[in-house]
This record gives sequence, C-alpha cells and structure tokens, in this order.
Amino acid sequence: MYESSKDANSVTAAVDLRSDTVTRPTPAMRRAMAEAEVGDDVYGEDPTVNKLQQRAAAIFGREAALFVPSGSMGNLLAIKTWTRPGLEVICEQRAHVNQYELASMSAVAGCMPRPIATQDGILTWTMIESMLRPKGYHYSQTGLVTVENTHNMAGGTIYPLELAEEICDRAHELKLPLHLDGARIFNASVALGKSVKDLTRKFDSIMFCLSKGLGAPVGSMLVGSRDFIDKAHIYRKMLGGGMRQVGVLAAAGLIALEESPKTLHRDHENARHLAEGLSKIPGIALDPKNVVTNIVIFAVRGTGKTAAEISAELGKRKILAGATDKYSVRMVTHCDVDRAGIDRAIAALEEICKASHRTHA
Ligand code: TLP
Repeated sequence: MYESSKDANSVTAAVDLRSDTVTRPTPAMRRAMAEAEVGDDVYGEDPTVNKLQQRAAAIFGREAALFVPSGSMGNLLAIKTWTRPGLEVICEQRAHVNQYELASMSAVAGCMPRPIATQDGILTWTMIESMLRPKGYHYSQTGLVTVENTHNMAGGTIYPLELAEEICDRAHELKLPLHLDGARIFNASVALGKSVKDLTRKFDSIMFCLSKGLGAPVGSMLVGSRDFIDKAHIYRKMLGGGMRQVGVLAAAGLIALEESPKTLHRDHENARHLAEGLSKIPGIALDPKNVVTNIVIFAVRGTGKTAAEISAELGKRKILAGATDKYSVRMVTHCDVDRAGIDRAIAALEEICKASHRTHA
C-alpha cells in the first residue's frame, strides 16, 4: 500500500483522495487512546465511552447517544428501531442506505427502500409526498423517511435548513419518523455556519461519523431520545455490535468530536481549489460552484477514457481516487491531504488528459 502524504512528507508519497475515511489518527488521538480509562462497555462500565456518548448527546441537544462500530450499523439500527418488517423506507436514490449498505434494510430490517432520484441529492416534501403509499391492503406502508446531509454521491451537497425542517414538520403531521444520515453533518454545519444542534433539531434520530472528516480511526454515533437509544442499544447487541473495552476507540472519538470541526473549513477550501483546478482541464466537466463541502465529483467522458481508466492512471502517479460510475470520478479532501497534495492531483490529471488528447488527436 501507499504511504499517506502526511506520513512521509515527500513528493513520492501518495495523495489519497479516495475518501475521508482514510485518515490516520493524530498524535493527540494516539496518546489519548494509549491512556484511555476503560471498562466493559457491554456492562455500561467504560467511562470513556460513557463520556463520549454524553458529549455527543449534549452537542446535539438530545437525551442520549450510542457509540457504534460504523455508520452503516448506525443507519441500520435506526431503520430497525423505527420500522417493522414489511414497511417502506423513503430515501434518495443514491443515498448510502440505498446503495452502499448491502441491502441491509431489507436483509436485516425486512423493509423495502422507496428511492427517489434527484439531481443534487436533495429531497423536497413534494417529492416525498408523492411517494407515500395510500392506506390500504394493496401496498406496503411507509415506515420511515431518511435524509442524507451532506449527500455523498451528489458531491457533498447540503440541505437548506428550511427545506429539511419542512420535510420533518410535514412528515410528523403524518406521524412518520425521520432519520438523518448525517455521516458528514459537521461538514454541513461548518459550510452553513450553523450548529449541528440547530441543523438536526427536528429529526427523530441522527447518525454521524467520527471516522470521516473528523478523523477518528473508527466509530459513529447514533443520537436521539432516551427511549430510541435504549431500543437501538438492544439491536446493536443483537447484531454483534456490543464492544468491550472500547474506550480505547472512544478516546480518539472524543478528540475528533471536540477538535476536528474547527479545521474542516480547510478541507472545504481545498475541495474548492481542487474543483477550480480540475474544471480548467479540457475533457473534465464540473462546476466548482457546486462544491460546497469536501467532496468533488467530476465527469471524465470528454477525456475519451472511463473513470476506472482515469483512476488507474492517477494511481500510477500516486494520486488515489475512486470511480463512482462509468464516467465519474470522486475525490474527497480531508485532514491528511494538504494544499500541495491537491496541486499534485490537479497536475497529474492535467498530464493524463494531455496525453489522452494526443492519443485521440
Ligand atoms: N461512505 C463511504 C463509502 O461507503 C461510500 C465513503 O467513502 O464515502 N453514510 C454516508 C453518507 C456515508 O458516506 C458512509 C460511508 C456511511 C453512511 C457508512 O459509514 P461506514 O463506512 O462507517 O459504515
């Protein structure tokens, strides 16, 4: 495997833009992990986990929170807790719960996704309302609405607050619960200049990840009412997610929660810089104005190569990126990539595209 650019601090190290999940724990996190006070969390006796859960609940202004091994498990626990088998879950078509959780909402929770395709990943109440099932014996009924903010595969797009709140208000009038996949809600918070508490106050449950932009090595949090968290806790154990002396991970999570939001703006600036650089390359299509957080997705059809071919070429130059479909490449900025790394990525793609134009000329 490649070294990360920060580790080696040399031009030959890889710039890993595949995801913000690839970050390594900071020295402060490693120290905290080594020194963490621990206990058996299945008995509720790990003081560091308890502290992390209390802090997360306080930051979101909720009664309780639960430390979970992954964002995927957090989403699944929420779906399982809010629904019963046979119900439908309304979500955006490219949402993580729909495309990247291995159909767990069906395989484990017994629910059907009811996906809505959008351009920018942002649902409106009008779209959701048209997907609600009429009451009766012919249709499975709607059990839950899920929203993803920021929206990963739409390029880190953000819900306007009024729009998200309208969805919550109208769904609540129909007694429908709302779950927020807020894997990157801190990115939305920094971009909008609003607290995560204000952005999420009308959702019934929230999942956010410590292990993405916030830079912790492992873990996500589920946040909500005491009653919701108590139920989700049972499902976490049922799915084998009861962890023992896991304070060693929670210790890194606490630092991620307290410290990392302060520096996320740099990732956003780097993403915008990357988008601006890429948009000037002939054959690459994207509008830098749409890049508002840390995710840059661009079309490569005009280069005459597929996204997989472009990613392979980038890999040879030690720039790591991922194809999201045949002609789209995703690059995600994070705390282990600096401005010099971003400039290397732009230069590498320029070189690849120039060579490709020569071949196709
Ligand atoms: N996203 C990963 C991949 O799985 C696609 C990534 O590299 O972006 N919700 C959202 C919006 C996510 O982007 C992800 C992970 C998750 C949930 C799941 O988190 P984990 O990977 O911790 O299960």
